[in-house]
Amino acid sequence: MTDLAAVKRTLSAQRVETPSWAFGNSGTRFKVFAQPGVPRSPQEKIADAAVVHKYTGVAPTVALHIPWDKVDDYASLAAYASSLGVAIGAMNTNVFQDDDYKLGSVTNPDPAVRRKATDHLLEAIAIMDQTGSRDLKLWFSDGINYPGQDDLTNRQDRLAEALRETYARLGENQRILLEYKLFEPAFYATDIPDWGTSYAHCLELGPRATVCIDTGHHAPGTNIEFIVAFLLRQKKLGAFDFNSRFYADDDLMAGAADPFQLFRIMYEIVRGNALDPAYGINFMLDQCHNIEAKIPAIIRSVLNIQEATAKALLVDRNALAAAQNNGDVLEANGVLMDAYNTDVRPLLAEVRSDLGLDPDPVAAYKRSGYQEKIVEERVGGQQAGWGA
Ligand code: RM4
Ligand code: MN
Repeated sequence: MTDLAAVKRTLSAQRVETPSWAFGNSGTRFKVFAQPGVPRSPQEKIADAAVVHKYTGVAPTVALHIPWDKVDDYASLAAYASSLGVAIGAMNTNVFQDDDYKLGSVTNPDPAVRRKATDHLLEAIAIMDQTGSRDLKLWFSDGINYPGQDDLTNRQDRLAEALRETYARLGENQRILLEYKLFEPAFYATDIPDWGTSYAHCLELGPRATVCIDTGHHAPGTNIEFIVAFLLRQKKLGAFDFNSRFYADDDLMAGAADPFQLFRIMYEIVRGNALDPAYGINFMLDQCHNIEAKIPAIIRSVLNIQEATAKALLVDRNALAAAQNNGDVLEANGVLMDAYNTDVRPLLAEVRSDLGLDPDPVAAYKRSGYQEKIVEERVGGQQAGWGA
């Protein structure tokens, strides 16, 4: 029997981190569609993140991306965030948008380019010192397009060297989250293509380097929950970048493409007792809302994660263990599916009401008039976006 009160307590303590860039304009390599009311500054992105937290109650931190969120004074940016009831979370580095990085950043054959890229990683740690951020999230677009273009092993050596230098600069309470991605923008060989490569580099670095699983960065059909289970067992899972993919790195709303996969992932998290923020996994979103309204899409993504988590918490673990131990294949699968097929929306509505929130965050946001207000106020200036 599931202890519903305990499930509700766990759900109200759950945390999801929002990405500053999801509030800005984005698109594909074909077109970026600008939306009215989009933030023009890191402060306005943080204000939008605070609104997501206001209506969900579980998204109190927002990840920044440097240089997209560059400001003169990070301590006052952190103070501004705190005045709105949120905090600055992970720091993301950007070594993929400079002409110098055409042949790679930290794996570039040119030592001067490698120096520049590593310096950027160190600069991000200096910013973390000022914002109080714990997590340095590293994603490298590095790779090659053609067989023979560069030496695969030398590139690994260069990567390891840059990571070593970065790791050595970390403060006591800081850590590296090392992301991987199968392909794109490199089309033949990416330097960190999979969790195994990320894991091996993290092992070499030490205990404060852990793997970040971006759910969109796998080949179709990859069993992501297996990766979760394996890394949890090794104490090397540091974070998620949640989003959905149908084809490749689509960056759609978490839980939109495959809510069952999200449930299976969250079940492994619950099974590993890794949901509690004290365990140290940073559950982040990494999404782009190219054609839909951004703030309600981010709210919806948070709700989708909560629903998958609630279902995972409802799995009757004793019944499941008994069926597994008896070798009762159908019963074991049935126990899992019973939880997945439960409508948890009423339960989550109760969790929100208990927290003093509106039970329907999307409706509450729509009624609030915030969208109309930002559309009216945010005129002129340069809208945030990565351009394409
Ligand atoms: C990358 C990767 C990173 C994110 C950028 C914007 O594909 O997923 O996590 O920082 O996109
Ligand atoms: Mn990511």
